[in-house]
Amino acid sequence: MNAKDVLTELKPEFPRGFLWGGALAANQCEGAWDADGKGPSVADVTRRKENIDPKDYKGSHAISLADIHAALEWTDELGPYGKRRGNKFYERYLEDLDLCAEMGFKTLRVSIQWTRLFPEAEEKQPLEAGVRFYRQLFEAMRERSIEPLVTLHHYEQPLATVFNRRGWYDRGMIELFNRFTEVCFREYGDLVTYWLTFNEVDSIFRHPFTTAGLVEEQFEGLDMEQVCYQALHHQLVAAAVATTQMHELAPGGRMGCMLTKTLHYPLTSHPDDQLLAQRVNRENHLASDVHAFGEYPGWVLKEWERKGITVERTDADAAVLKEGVIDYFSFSYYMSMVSTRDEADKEKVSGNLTSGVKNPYLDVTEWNWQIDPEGLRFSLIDLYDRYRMPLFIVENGIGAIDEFKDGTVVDDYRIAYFRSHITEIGKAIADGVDLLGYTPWGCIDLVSMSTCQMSKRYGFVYVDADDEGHGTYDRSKKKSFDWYARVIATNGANLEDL
Ligand code: BGP
Repeated sequence: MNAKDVLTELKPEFPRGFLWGGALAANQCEGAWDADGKGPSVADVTRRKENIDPKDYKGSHAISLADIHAALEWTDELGPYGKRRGNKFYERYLEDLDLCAEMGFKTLRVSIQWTRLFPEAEEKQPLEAGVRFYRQLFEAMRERSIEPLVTLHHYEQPLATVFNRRGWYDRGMIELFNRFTEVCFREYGDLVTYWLTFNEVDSIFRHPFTTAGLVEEQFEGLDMEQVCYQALHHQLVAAAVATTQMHELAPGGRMGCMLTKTLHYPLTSHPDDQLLAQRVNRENHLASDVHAFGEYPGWVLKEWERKGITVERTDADAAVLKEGVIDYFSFSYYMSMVSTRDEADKEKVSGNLTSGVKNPYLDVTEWNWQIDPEGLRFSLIDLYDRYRMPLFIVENGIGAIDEFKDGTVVDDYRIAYFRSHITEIGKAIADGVDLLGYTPWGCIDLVSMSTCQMSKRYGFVYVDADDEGHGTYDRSKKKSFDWYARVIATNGANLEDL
């Protein structure tokens, strides 16, 4: 091994046909939360909280049944339920697609809200208005030569299932979800090639409500860890069914999984730190291993045994998981973390609804997320070695407070972030990784998943709205807009400043 070759001499490269683009999620951008018959989703009752440190993700995400009822009584358009408003993509999507096309996007990641088609999930037939909206959206993308990349479950579960089913803990959710996915494949199979099942499928342990509609007080007497594993199992089976459905109903399509890739380094060379990092990295991969290999890894079965956790799984489930393995592997990447046996007295950082010991070599964002472009390269190499299938980075980016002045935002920090990450991506490709594309998160400003803030901005396009919902929602190009357009036009060859 030649250190120079690895660390300095590898030249970034991008293949022809690389899918440059951006990523959105319906619950954070569409708004129109109760329009045209749409039912409420879990996102529509999550709120920005007052008097809470916005960096306290756990605190800001805890939810009770009383919170949900209070949310349902809130009727004001303005206020803390930002995901109800999003950035008004539902009304302004054509304008947004024009902006994406102007940047040269080859693809745009969006999601289909289950509640626009099946407001409470239990209906037998989908709502015509919802079916029509997504058809128009995908057609409009195709007209602009933008390949739709479509997530089927992005933190948008029908709220009714929380009460009727206790969320994904109920096995019946598999059938309901696959009724919805069947409609998606039949209706849009001619327009969509790239599909994703569950956004950040590993996230159930971090935010059980947002990911799976689980409210702790509905499970009195049950161990929450067991509840999460059971719900995750149902999601994994439903994802495998969806994959098989897609192959039958929309042949030519490709199904991916979606993992929150959070790389853990050992803080020191002490063997304990190595073992702890290995352990937490393995846990990070649990769900995606099932998606990719069609079976649970042995370590988790032993862990369940040790902890007395029983997950009900049938023989039929095992066959379904084997049959419905994914065609490509997608993930989000925002940060790396470190593991150590000795956390006491160490400086802490936040993460994507996690927290941990600070890596002394890395800077952090305004939300205390560690910035680690080389960690992205490390992750790409690791994931490709592990799964041996095409990869797709479907989220990456920096949440920042932008200053809007003279009709634009001079977001040099965002350009610097993307330059460093794209460089490392190009090096991973030069090192043999098969990468389909790259879709930076929140390419048009939208409402934050974890904090429900509009002011935590990711986009190349600025949206005039504040956390309470005031504003015109007009779109303006940030400096990074032109920069990213040039990156795409040169297929990643020109990453210089403007
Ligand atoms: C991922 C989610 C996105 C998202 C992003 C950024 O976890 O898939 O929905 O929003 O992280 O997180 P946040 O919006 O909390 O800054």
